Amino acid sequence: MKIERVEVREVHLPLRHPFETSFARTERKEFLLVAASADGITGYGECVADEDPYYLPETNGTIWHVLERFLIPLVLKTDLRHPREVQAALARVRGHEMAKAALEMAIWELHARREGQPLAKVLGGEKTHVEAGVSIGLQDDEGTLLRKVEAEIAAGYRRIKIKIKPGRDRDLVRAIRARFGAVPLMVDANSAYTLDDVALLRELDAFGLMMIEQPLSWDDIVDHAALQRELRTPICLDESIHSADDARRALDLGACRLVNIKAGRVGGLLSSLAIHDLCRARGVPVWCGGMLESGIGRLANVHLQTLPGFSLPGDTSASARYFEEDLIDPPVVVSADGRIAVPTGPGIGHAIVWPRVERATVTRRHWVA
Ligand code: OSB
Ligand code: MG
Repeated sequence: MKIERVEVREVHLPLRHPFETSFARTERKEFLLVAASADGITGYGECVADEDPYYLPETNGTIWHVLERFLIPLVLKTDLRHPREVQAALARVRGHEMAKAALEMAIWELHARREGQPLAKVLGGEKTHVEAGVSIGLQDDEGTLLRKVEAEIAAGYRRIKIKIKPGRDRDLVRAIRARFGAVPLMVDANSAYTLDDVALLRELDAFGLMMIEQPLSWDDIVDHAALQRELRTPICLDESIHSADDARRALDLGACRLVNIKAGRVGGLLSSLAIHDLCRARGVPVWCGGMLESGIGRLANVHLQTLPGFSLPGDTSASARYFEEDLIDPPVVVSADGRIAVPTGPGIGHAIVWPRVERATVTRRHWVA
């Protein structure tokens, strides 16, 4: 397969509600969409970066630069037999996992369309449905949070995740447990704590959480290993894992007992498969994270989590929680019993609604071989 053309566009999509974490409040999804074409067929990859380097260091600006100067020229001059070869073709460029992933995922999606197969199938996934969990951002007050949790349980979600930060943690968890009993519950701190907070984090042990996601620094595994020794609750790493080697080192050190896989954060789908396989071989559950993706990236997440090691509900929830109008038709929907049907059409499997994409596009540029 010779990639003949790559297009990058910046897309702005309003969010129905602001999404607040310990690091930022996001009102609008601003992302890059990569299109890769060969033999008249085009595949799409949604980049998970934001405008700001507040989750991880990459931004839409750094992605655009690295794609244009380094990654796109590399793929345009490489003859690829399979999308599994993209990671090696880009390996000379260090880091920049989100930029690499957006391009690699577009090429996987192109490959799936050429084969006439759903992305899940070419990745080796077999599930026909995946289990949906939900991520609830920081809310203005406890009452608002409790109402959101109630609505998401009623909507069928199989696991509730809430964002926490210092001062907005233990009491919120206690209130949810008091009101909703043993609902499957976890928290995500997005690196808001340090080892000085070990006493508070140990208090969370009393609430039977499924896991605490990324309590400590975004680039740490050593302190997480020390913290995990102090906690009964499993730690799940998100920000700290950028590759299968990172995952192996984290597991060897005992820094976590679960891994959140986001293809965009780990350099793409091949790297996601490698982390999945490693964790499965070691009996470590994985689940698929989310980055408030539009339907294009959201569906890629649905396909990825059809692999057998994704044994816990992910952060893939319904399009309608985020967008008035998603970029795909039909949108991602969640059944009353908390499941998402895996699309059976080629590639991501749902149609991209081009007039909506055009309206949401603020810049675009393309390169040819
Ligand atoms: O840490 O998982 C995270 C959103 C933006 C940045 C980081 C994270 C998140 C989420 C939302 O938790 C998951 C989603 O609904 O897409
Ligand atoms: Mg997270």
